[in-house]
This record gives sequence, structure tokens and C-alpha cells, in this order.
Amino acid sequence: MLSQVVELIESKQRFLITSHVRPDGDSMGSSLALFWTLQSLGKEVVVAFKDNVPYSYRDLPGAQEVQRMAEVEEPFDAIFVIECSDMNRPAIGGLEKQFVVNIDHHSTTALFGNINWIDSTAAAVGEMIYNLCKALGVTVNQEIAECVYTALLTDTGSFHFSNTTERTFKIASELVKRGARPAHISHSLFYSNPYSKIKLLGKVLASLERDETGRIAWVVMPHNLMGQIGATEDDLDGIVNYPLSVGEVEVVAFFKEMQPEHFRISLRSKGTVNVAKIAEKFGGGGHKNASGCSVKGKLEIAEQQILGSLQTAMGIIPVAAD
Ligand SMILES: [Mn+2]
Repeated sequence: MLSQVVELIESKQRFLITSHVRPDGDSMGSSLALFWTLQSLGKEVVVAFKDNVPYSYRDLPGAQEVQRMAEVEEPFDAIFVIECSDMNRPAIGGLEKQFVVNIDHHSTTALFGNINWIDSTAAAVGEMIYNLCKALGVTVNQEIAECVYTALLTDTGSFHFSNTTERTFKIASELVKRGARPAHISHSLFYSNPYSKIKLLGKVLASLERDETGRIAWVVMPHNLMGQIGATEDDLDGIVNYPLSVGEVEVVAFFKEMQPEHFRISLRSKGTVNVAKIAEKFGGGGHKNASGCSVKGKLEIAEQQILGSLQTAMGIIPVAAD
């Protein structure tokens, strides 16, 4: 599949790169790394997302080049859809009318592209773009190196998650050799928070609860809280990971009341519990250690449904007999 992507890039000229709504470090880093790769080959390339570039990623090389787009209105030779489980994830209209290249590292992705390049062994899509860059014979410059490093750093949870391997460090080492600045990148990702984010974190963490086994913890953000603090959706990023730092906690659920009685739920696992399976039950998705879904209704009902499913999956409560 990599060779098909190489052949396509070599033979075509005009490309669009996009990724999912509320882009994360891998979608931003991978999209911009591909942008710089195509640029250095003299291609015409547009990077466009439905949403704004999140605050944490505003310093990434090329972040100011990212456009906002709701509908693809002109023809491209190909559109790269990065890290998306299906064609609707970018929330950009008109993709289906064009030649689409699906690039992802989640084995659960739908094969929606005209070309589907899926590598579930890659720690991040950024790693795949790095391989693509090499396959194209493009020199990894500082821009590419910093974008790929950001993708690797964020998707491995700062090299904490189980997708961190010897290969991850080998690539990270090569990226640093090519000009990526680890301290600079970490500073803009982790030590440049807006005040509102830390205020929100404090309020949300104050709601922390756990089940009787102590293996499941959850936090809640009521609908009016963001308005009171003046916080944005960006400020929600990463909060779910804090309760996971409690020793015996294996799984965390974060109930975010985005609209009254409409909860967006983030699930995280640091053990063997596959939270993608739980999210899928509620029409969501993700991967083994990080997933999300939505539930409508009162908080008590949302909690009962999600926490009940987690307890069943973890063998805390027995599966009901038919
Ligand atoms: Mn990823």
C-alpha cells in the first residue's frame, strides 16, 4: 500500500490533506509532516480541517497554513484523509466525489478510500508519514522532524503507553538528529496552558469518584461549568488522563455535558480493559486505551449505562443471564 501512495504522489500534482474534527497531536503532526513532504517535492498542497487548530498545536511548523473547510469545492488530484475511522470523521462535505487516500494506524478503520494504507503496528500515523517521506526520497528537514516528533510524543502519551517500542525511540532519535527540539516541543505542548484550562481541570477533578473496587474512576463536567470559567473545548483536552494516575485505577470515564442532558464521554484504560469495545456499544469508537462515545439523558442514567458496561467487561458484576 505504501508503494501505491508513493506512485500516486510521484504522478500527481494537486493535493488536499485533512483529518478528523477536534484534531489531536497525531492528526495535526501527521498532516503537517505530509504537507512539508509534499511541499519539498514541489507539489501544490492545501491542509484543511473543519475545526480551528487547537491552542496546544499553534506553534507547530505550518500550523498557520491550515485552512478551515466545510465543503471541498474544487477538484484535487487526491485527498489524504489522516487518522479517520470513516469518511464522515473530517465533517467536510464532498470528499466522496474525489480520489481519497485513507491513511491510519487503527485496525478498526473502514476501508473507505480509493487507496487504504493502514499500518496497525505504527505507534502513530506520524510514524507512517516518516516512512513515506523516506520512501519518496525526501530529506527529513526540521519542519518534518518536529511534526512527526509531535505525533509520536502525543500518541504514545509522552512515551508512556504500550505502543512505545524500541522502534519509537529509534525514530525519535533520528528526528532529533534532523532538528526536532524535544524540550521546545514539550514546552509548547505541556507548559503553555491557558489559565482557564487549569481552572477547569481543578473543578472537574473535584468531582472525582470511584467504584467500590477502586478500579474504575470517573469525573464529570456539568453543562454550565465551561461558561462560568470562560473555558473552551480545547481546555478539556487531557483532563481524562489525571484520574488514571491513581494507583489502582484501571479505567477512567469523563462525562462532559456538552449540551443539557447530552454527554460526550471519554474513556481511558491503562491496563488490559479494551475501552474501544465499550464505546462501540454506545455508537462511538477509538482504540484499546482511548475511546469516546455520546449518551443522551440525565447524568445518573449515563453513569449507570457506562459504568455498568465497564463493570461487566471487567468482571466486577456478572453478565446478566438470559
Ligand atoms: Mn494516532
